[in-house]
Amino acid sequence: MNIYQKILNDKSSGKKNFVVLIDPDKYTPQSLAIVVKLSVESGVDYFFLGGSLLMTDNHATIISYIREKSGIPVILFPGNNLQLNNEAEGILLLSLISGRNPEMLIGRHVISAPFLKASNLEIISTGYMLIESGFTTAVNYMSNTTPIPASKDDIAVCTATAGEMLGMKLIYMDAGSGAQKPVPASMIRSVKDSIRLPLIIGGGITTALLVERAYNAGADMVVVGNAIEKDPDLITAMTAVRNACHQTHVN
Ligand code: 1GP
Repeated sequence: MNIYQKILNDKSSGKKNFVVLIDPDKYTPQSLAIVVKLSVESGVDYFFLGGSLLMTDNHATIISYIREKSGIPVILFPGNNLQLNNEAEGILLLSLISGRNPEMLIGRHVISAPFLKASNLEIISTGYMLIESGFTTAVNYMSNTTPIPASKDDIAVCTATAGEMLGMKLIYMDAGSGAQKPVPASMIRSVKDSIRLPLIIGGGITTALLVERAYNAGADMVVVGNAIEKDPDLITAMTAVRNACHQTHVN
């Protein structure tokens, strides 16, 4: 079964997904081994792979290590065109729909299109929405876009709805890596109530309680990067919350 079909199936059966974001620049072979082991034991659903910069050329090594040690699919979550790799299972082809930078809406996609078309990657078009989070995150700066204000649920709803009508397959609301404040629960709920697409939430989620809050507000998939880099044991607690939220929904 392809990745997107599995995401749709999980959504319709109420099964929540938990994703570990691997920023290749932040991991050593040792820290990667710990995170992969805990992820396998806890049943992490996916790895996303990507970062804002490209300081190391270790993407292929990381992907093949994960493939060797786990059956968990690796999905590219690229910060730029240089982070494309044919070895992963899929790619979130992000269009930054909260911004008004044409390069991030369509320009880089044009440049990458021949590579992607020739690749074996499953391409999952994703409406990517940056939400203001208290300070300028790396992605705000690197994408040269202004995030949606955290208090403007209506703008978030209209943006996600437009993304859905344009044919995106997923909506990803991101406060940005290392955000001080995650996406507000009220905004998650408002967007969830307005679209039928699977909804991904990430950025600034540092505790199991925040994971639970995102699921309860309507996230189908929660992504955690920074907090797990600092404390890999969070994987166990966060996936336990995912399992409990799944049970709650099913019962
Ligand atoms: C960033 O949503 C991801 O794009 C994850 O963010 O690193 O803050 O968990 P964190």
